[in-house]
Amino acid sequence: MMEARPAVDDAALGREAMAVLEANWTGTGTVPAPGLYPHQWSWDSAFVVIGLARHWPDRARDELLSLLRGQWATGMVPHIVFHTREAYFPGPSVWRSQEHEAAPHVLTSGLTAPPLHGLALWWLYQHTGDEAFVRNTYQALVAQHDYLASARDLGGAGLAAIVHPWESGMDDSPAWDEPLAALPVIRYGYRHVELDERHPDSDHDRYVWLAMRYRDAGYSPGYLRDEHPFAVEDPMFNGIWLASCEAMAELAPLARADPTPHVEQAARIRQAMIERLWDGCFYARDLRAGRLIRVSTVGGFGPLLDPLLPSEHLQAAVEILESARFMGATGYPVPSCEIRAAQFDRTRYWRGPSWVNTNWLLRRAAAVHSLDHLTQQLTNGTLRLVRQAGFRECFDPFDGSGRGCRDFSWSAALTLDLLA
Ligand code: 9WN
Repeated sequence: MMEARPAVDDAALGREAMAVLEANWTGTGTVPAPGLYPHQWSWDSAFVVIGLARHWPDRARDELLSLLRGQWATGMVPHIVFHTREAYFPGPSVWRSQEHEAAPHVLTSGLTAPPLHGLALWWLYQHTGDEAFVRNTYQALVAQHDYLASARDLGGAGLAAIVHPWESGMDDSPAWDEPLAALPVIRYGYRHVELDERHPDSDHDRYVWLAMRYRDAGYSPGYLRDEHPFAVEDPMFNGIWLASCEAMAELAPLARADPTPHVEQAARIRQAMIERLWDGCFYARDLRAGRLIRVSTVGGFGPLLDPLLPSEHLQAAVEILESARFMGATGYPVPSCEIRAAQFDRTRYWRGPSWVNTNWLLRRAAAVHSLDHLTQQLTNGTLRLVRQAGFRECFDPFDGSGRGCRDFSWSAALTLDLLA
């Protein structure tokens, strides 16, 4: 049921968003939400940087620096940085980052997340003109990209593979069902809060098993290449990486660096996405099974972030996005899975609900391609969601009611950007 909320005007909505971000600041970073996610998450932080770029640039800078304190000497930016003592599962005792020579002093997870940070830095620069900050952080992001190109190109074609569903940021997306089903059935009985909205126990146990296998192999790239049973080329992860490569190419002169490697990297990713992930729309590729995972999710629109995506792919993908498979059928943008898929579930997390961050990314993609009507639709639809239901974690795409936790940082931060 739609929750009743008094009508809020733009100014009040903006104030509410700032208050959420202020409350979620721990003194060292912004937590995605109090209680449920009490540490700093990588792509959440990048969205916070983007949202605060115009409104609170000092805080945006601190947010990025704080996250980068968790970067490993390998260049890997971990998906969680544990700055606080609050319990979370899987926490530091599962990841044991302190036992790894490449890990920093601050405790972190051993997985990575969508590399949105180059785009976030570019966004911050656009709104602040702060060249010194670009110079300070540029090399860290070069190292992040080098890590992906060297340790994660498991398919050998120029794309980065995710080695765990958590690395996608879209944890229980139906795109991971097939590769997860190929893993042994695990029954640890680990429990996490509100599992019903996330993953059935058996899936969650597989997630933990997969993470611990990687940990027990010393987070080794050789193990990932030769043995790790989950390796997927995801169009959203790689579309975000491509957008960050393009952002880094534009920032390079400010850091007195050569843009060419970033331009070349972007071209490699573009070509590989088209050759390996496209078949009428973009799908994820299961490297272990050697085939595309043919379920259409919001992740399939990640490559639209590329301004140089050939127009035939752009047009075909936008047609699908606007059709009754996605936005055309729901009252609110953008369901996380196509609604005609057997796996679609409007109540379950990344299996149907709409998310502010993916809406924002698609709005960015629409703007990059000057698709003004789509840009406006995504802006208005997203603002309608948060106006009506508040800064929830995700939303029912049909009636707009809020799901998951409240006071969710990226929902607040990106609202600030949408209001601007
Ligand atoms: C696991 C923090 C994170 C987001 C992800 C979202 C969810 C965690 C979970 O929360 O993932 O990392 O417990 O399911 O899927 O996108 O970064 O907000």
